[in-house]
Amino acid sequence: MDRKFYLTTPIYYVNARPHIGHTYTNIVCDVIARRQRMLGVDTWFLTGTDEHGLKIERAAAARGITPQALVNEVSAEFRSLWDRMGITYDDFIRTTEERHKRGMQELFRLLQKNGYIYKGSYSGQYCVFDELYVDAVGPGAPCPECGRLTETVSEENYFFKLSAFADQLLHLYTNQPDFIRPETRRNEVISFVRGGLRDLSISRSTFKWGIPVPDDPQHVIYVWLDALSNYITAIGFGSPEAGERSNFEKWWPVDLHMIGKEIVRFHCVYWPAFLMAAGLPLPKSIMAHGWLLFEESKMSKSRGNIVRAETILDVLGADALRYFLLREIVFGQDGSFSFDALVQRFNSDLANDLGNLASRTLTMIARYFDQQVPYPSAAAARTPADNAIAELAARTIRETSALFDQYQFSRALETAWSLIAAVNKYIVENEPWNLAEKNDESSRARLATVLYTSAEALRIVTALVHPVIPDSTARIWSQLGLGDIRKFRLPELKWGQLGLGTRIGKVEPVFPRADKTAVERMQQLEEQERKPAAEPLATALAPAVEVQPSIPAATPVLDGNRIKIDDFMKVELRVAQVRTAEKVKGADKLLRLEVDLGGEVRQIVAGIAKAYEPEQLIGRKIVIVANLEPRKLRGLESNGMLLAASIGEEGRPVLAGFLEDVPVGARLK
Ligand code: ME8
Repeated sequence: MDRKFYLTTPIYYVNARPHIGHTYTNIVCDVIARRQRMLGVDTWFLTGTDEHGLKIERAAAARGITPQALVNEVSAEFRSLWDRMGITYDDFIRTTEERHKRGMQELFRLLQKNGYIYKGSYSGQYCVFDELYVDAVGPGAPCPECGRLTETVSEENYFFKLSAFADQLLHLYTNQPDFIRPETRRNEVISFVRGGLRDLSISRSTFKWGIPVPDDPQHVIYVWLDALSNYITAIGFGSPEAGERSNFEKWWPVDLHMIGKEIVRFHCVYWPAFLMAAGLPLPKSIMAHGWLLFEESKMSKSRGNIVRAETILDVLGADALRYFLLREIVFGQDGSFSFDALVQRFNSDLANDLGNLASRTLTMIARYFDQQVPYPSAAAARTPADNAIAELAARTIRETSALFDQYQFSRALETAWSLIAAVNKYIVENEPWNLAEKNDESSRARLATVLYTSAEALRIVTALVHPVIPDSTARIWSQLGLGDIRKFRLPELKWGQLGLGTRIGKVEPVFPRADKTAVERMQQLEEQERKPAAEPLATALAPAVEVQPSIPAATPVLDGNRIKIDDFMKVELRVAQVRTAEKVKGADKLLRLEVDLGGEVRQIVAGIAKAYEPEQLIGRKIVIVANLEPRKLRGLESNGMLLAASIGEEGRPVLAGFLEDVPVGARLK
């Protein structure tokens, strides 16, 4: 058996704050890490933040702060959320840390030394949102991954000879079937690689926020090469310290990279190719989970449909969220989140099933046996019902363990809960409270056996589900008088270990039932969070807004009303780039934009909120009427008007743009 286990989460971009999508990945990894530790395996669990690249640079510009200030702030938020959630990471890597920069540059040098890097020029499209070079599409095309508009990039770059690795990669996917899981993702990757691989641009020279290419600081290293290498730099790759280098020897290759399904290509194609080129061992396994959906689409900041983990922590606690996500979502597939479903699961499975089992078993031991685990009758005197619980518990240990090992969390929990249900039924059928009323010896012996059996089953289920709901199980464990659950090792778990006469701890309810207001309270907390922190007075007092009227698409072009060129030239049309975009409170059609005209930044309020998410617009080049008199919309001054086609009966706005790259501030005539 392999006695070490190194596992990683993706490192998260710090352009936006964490939500329960990110939390999902970290919870899953935390469950795996805790279980490995309980199995006695030496475990290393890495998470962190991805802090370079154009997306971050622009997010900082949009907030008017330096990239370093932005990354410090948001990275700290991720970290403190993981601490509050009880995520037991062993290390948290930030790509702006010196240890990472040093190791990253070392990897770059190694790729260069091995002859897999050359200088060339890239001219093509780039998706800033995905930080992805988009091959084989023309200027102005949308990104095939996310649908956002790509930008034209034309610059001298360093290239990585990705094309040289197609055969080796296909060989890897065939010979190591567990390299990519689940199967659907593996098939996608195989067909992507079979479609042919082109060399990959791995540097940018038109912005600065990245790690400089060694000996050529005009270039910064492509953010995905930078980010992927965190998995080795964090454990000491490229470190001058012998101790850290031996750490790398100890932990690499990684046992499991856990990722979301949208970043499979980077992890399963680019990453192993970089490692092959560097002559380093390959990951043992990459697992891609599905998406957490909210209101039917992928939860993401740009869609504005996020739920924050903090809200759930405040109202129900971390275990409620952990249990819900692992029980409700079939691991690997997409799954929906809703507050109603969360509260329902919490009340039925945790407060009712497990909570009741724990509190009634422990309360009866306290009351009827003076807080000491009673002695069950000798085997011969036990009933088939007593034996059935013992047998079911033994089977549950085997089945749950196998399901956890296959990352079938939902089924593992379902199996554990079947034992809980069976014990609750057993208690009801054996009526220990009635046995306690009778004072004869045989009733007393029955009572002891029923309570021992229930407590022993409770102990077993508590140990099995501890990695999923660590706080509450730790409390049940200590109420059972067993001390610190983290010291318990799962391979030892078997029926009959609960010490006779063990003094149980103080009995307290572990899951107080969530009342009817829990859903409302969580929704309110989320609502408050979506509101801007401070609202300008003028906005609050402004009259209802009128949005630029739209002309129906079918309106014929007017003929009799022609204007002179001089009239047209009075209109100053200019190219502007969106720096900031946000919804205007209380006006569901309006966005407030700050646009850069090349030397001047202006505020524009535009009626396009139904067609565009604010984040989607950041960095986009648009056309504005620059010499329009300022006017006020919802109390906000709008200094110009943007141009958009008006489509369909509802006049859906579609922004004007360019197929080629154009400088900011250029005039249209
Ligand atoms: O992609 N459902 O960072 P990122 C499930 N920096 N998981 C979700 C999710 C959702 N709705 N939303 C986010 C990046 N995730 C890169 C990674 S790794 C070398 C670099 C989780 O901030 C999921 O794990 O966009 C997904 O892969 C990850 O967050 C993306 O985080």
